[in-house]
Amino acid sequence: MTDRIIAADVILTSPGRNYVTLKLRTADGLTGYGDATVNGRELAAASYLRDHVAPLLIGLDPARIEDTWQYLYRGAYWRRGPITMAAISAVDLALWDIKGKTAGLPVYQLLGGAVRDRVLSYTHASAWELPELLDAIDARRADGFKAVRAQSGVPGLETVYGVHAGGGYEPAKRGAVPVTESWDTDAYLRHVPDVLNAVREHVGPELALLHDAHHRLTPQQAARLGRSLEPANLFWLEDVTPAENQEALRLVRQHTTTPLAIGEVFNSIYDCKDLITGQLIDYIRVAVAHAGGISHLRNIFALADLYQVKAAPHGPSDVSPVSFGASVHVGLSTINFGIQEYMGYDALAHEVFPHSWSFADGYLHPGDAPGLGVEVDEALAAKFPYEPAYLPVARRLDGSMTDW
Ligand code: EZ4
Ligand code: CO
Repeated sequence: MTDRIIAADVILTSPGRNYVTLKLRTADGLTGYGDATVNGRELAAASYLRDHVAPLLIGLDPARIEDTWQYLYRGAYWRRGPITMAAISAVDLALWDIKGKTAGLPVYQLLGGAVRDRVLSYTHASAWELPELLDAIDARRADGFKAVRAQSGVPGLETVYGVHAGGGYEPAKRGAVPVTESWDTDAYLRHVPDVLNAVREHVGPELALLHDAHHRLTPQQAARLGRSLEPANLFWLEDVTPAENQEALRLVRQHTTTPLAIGEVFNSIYDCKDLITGQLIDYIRVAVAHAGGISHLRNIFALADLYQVKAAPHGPSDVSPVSFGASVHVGLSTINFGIQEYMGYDALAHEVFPHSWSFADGYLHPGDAPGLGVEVDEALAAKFPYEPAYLPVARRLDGSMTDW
């Protein structure tokens, strides 16, 4: 007799930051986990799963991953959107986890097996002033990283995306309302090319350097930035413009050879199809937690492969260790995988989500535990209940809202 899903529960926990985890159980006694964390909108994702998805799953055959995906996507009528797609992602991941546990195999084996021995990763280094930034980059290299995202302060501003004053960087801040930061694109553009060119001089030619402009530039500004960063030979320049206007990237593309990465806020293949087929980007940043899980990511990456666009999933602290592990399984088994962002986790998150994935010498491996290889210590998770926390918002110096 086929197995059946008998329970679908949502675990909300905050070990250092908030995570939304779906737990499926089957009649055969298997457990599968998925991640539906949407930074600053955790309760909406949890409700979508608990109130609108969990009841539909009870009694379904957990082996039917694709059919369940189609049922939740087509069946909702209201397609796409970050909350819906995060919920579908969580179900998809939990079902791949169960399929792996049923087979006694790590998920990457079910995806065709390893096409590489290890998955290249990059992490973040940031500091307000250049000397401290160089120190931070040196520290990341000492940790083994072969690729580092560098973000610096901007004279005249008090806060800048991606830069923190010491300690671990966590963009979401606890509190009932978002923190407001200020932003001045002209000041940023005057400063950042010198910083990154100086970083390149300091680190030498080999280290892969990345930079994230966080959706704040016009196409013309982005084109100029890309061109001025060419001496720094970036691995990529990320999120130069708000990507809803996909045509913007065509203009940027025509003016610079700096590789472009985009897509961490995308949640479906439709969001990236023009960027990929138009060859307007070099790296697609969709995350398994936000773009429909392993099943949909594989479709996106297969399309990307036709155009030599590489997969480079978002991997901030708000992508939980469950979906991070899933992303590393995809990385190990996808030919056009480029790099995995690995921002790192609070020590507590590693404890709440014991995992088989591991980091060594700049590379990740998903491990060989059956399924995704990530479990949840529910007793420990229960000690850290959800706490409201939000990403900042940004206003220009004249007080008007801009993209954070
Ligand atoms: O802004 O994780 O590349 N990484 C990033 C992150 C994102 C946050 C959003 O939740 O841009 O810092
Ligand atoms: Co980013």
